Parts: sequence; structure tokens; C-alpha cells
Amino acid sequence: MKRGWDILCSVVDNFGDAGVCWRLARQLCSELDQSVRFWVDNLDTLHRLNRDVNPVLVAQCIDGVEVRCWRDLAQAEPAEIVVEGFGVRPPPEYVDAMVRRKTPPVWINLEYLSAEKWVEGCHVLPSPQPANPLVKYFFFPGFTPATGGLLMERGLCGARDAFQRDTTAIAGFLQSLQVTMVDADAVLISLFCYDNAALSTLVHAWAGGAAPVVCIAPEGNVLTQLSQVAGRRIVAGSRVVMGKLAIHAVPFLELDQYDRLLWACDVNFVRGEDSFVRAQLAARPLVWQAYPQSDGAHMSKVDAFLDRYCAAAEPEVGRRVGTVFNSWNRQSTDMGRDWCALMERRADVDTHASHWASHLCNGGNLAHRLAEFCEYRLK
Ligand code: TRH
Repeated sequence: MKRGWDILCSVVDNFGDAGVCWRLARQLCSELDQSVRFWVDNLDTLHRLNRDVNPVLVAQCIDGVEVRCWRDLAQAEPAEIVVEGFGVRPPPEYVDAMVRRKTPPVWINLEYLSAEKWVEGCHVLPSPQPANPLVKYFFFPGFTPATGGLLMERGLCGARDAFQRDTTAIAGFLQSLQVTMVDADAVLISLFCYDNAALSTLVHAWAGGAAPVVCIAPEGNVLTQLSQVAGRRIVAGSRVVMGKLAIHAVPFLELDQYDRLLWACDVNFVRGEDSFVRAQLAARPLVWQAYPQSDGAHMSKVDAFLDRYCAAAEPEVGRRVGTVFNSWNRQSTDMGRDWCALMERRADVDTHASHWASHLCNGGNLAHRLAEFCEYRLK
């Protein structure tokens, strides 16, 4: 049934919150024919993910989604389903209007992704609101049937496979980024990470290794870090050679282009939440940096993911993957050595990444599960 949705997105920092909420909004429209308003407080960030978004318009329709400016939310009549991304608080006027609705909206708090076991016990738990008669439901993405699943568009795996088989399409894509593969056997790596003290040792391992490496780094904090390691200024468009390593700095890509980058590369360094999921769905090996938390809580997330990711891997391959993830997240000087050990088993790591992606593609689809849950609550 066609329902009205309000998706509320506040961009605290970085791109992940907008990336996840925007993906959900698009998929609800295109695959489930839902009517979606997307309320966002930072149109500039959304514009970087999708250049069709005009950052100065307070209302516009993009990919079937009505994109609206957050400041108009207080005056809006709430939709049948309200999804707040990552606990963002709607303005009190809007909540009052939710209370006044004849049928209360289904109110969802879309949570952060974690592979930890406790997520299953909290998924779809109701949270009665102390100040009003509304009930909010926690909706957790996750890797098991007892969670909300992952965001993945219908046809994603088919499009990825077709692209990965099409060497002309890959060459054309790399050319569009002005990346030249001087050596066809070079290991192609995309690099997206938080500030990480282990980057220096990794770059030196790439530069001094036996195999040529091409590292594609989209614009952002990573270019500042690479500049420090290389001892020269690296900006979008720069190409820097250090021994066996060629660094190509490219502009920040739109979401769909970024997917292509992940599909094209042999290994993807990703971070946070959304690029982390997209790299898994790219069916290529990944190295994930979790969003660092001062109390070290991110390491539990890394361990929980590794438990699932490596469960079906050959033990030695799983061990090497785990060692690299740990060194990267602990920002250890062992990172260079651990990377080399991982690459010794490159073929097995590739196969494992491909099996994992198939496992995910056959698993839960978040947009569909969320729509089913809301429909059930509305009936
Ligand atoms: O930007 P992030 O660090 O976002 C994070 C996470 O969401 C984290 O959970 C949250 O707590 C923190 O912000 C505040 O990393 P993430 O989640 O991978 O989001 C990056 C988005 O940017 C993702 O949607 C992919 C997209 N992207 C592009 O579209 N083009 C690019 O060139 C790059 C590098 C990324």
C-alpha cells in the first residue's frame, strides 16, 4: 500500500547519516512506490552525495523523493510513518502535530549498524514516550534474520557483477577519474578512513612492496594525511608516485559513482557505516575502520563483525583478516607487516569476500523489512 513517509536526517558530521537516510528514501520510492519526504538540515552534504540536489532550494523532487529543508519541519503535517535517522529529535511543534493526528504515525528510530549480539534483543522494541501517548520503535540494521537487515537496492548485485565482468566499463570509469593503470597487474585500492596513525606504515609497505599498488583516495581528510606521509601537498587531481605506489587523489564522488569505485578496486579501505556496508556488497576484500570512540567501544564493534565475517573463512585467512582489522583500528605500527601477510593469501581473501557478499545479498533487505513492519503497525 502506498504510504506517506517523513524521513528526518540531521547531518552531525561526516557523510554517513545522510548517506544511509538518502539511500533508504530513494529505495522506498523506487522499489516500494512509497511517497517520501526527506527532511535534511544540511543540503550541501546531500549535494555532495547527489549533484542533482540544489543546495539553495527549500523544496525539490529528486529521484522521486521530495527533499525538504529541516527548518520547515515545525510547520509540517506529519506523515503516516516518521523515521528519525539515528535519534535526531524532531521539533516540539512537529511532535505535537504527531500527537494530534487521528491515527498516530508509526514512529521509527533508525539506529546505527552493529554486528553485536545485543542488537537482536533491541530490534523493534517499543519505547513509550513519557511526555505523550506516542510509541517509538527502535529499528536496527544488522547481519542476522532477527535484525532489520542491510540497505541494498534491488538489482544491486546484478549491476555489480555486470560491471565487474566488463573490463571496458571499468577502464572507462577509471579514465573518467583520470586514473591511469601503468601496470595492469597493480593492486587497485580505494582509501577512505578517519585520521589513522597507521597510515604511514601502510603507505611505506605499499611503496616498498614487491607488487605495484595504485591507491585512489577521494577528497577529504585522507588527502591531508597522505600529504603528511608523502611530504608534499596532495589535492584532488594530484598523482604522486612513491616507489611501487601511485597515489591518485580524486574528487569526492557521488554515491553511485563511489559504488563503482568500490566495485572496480581490488581492496577497499572504508569507514563508519555506509561505505562499510557498500564495500561488503562490492564482493571485494575490505579493511574497515570503525568510527573511533574515546572509550574504545568501537573495538567491540570490530570484534563482533569479525566474528561473523570470519566464521566461514578458512581459519588462517580469517586470522590474517582479523589481524589487519585490529592493527588498522588500533592504529598500530604493525599495519604494514600485517597488510603484507594478508596479501600473501590474496586469492583466498578474494574468494571469501565474494562468498560473504552472496550471503548478504540473500539476506535481509532493510527498506523492505522496515516497510513491512510499518504496514503491520498501521493496520
Ligand atoms: O562519513 P562517515 O564517517 O559517517 C560516519 C558514520 O555514519 C558513523 O556511523 C557515524 O557515527 C559518524 O559518521 C558520525 O562514513 P560512512 O558511514 O561510510 O559514510 C560515508 C558516506 O559517503 C557513504 O554514504 C559513502 C559516501 N561517499 C561518497 O558518496 N563518495 C565518496 O567519494 C566517499 C569517500 C564516500
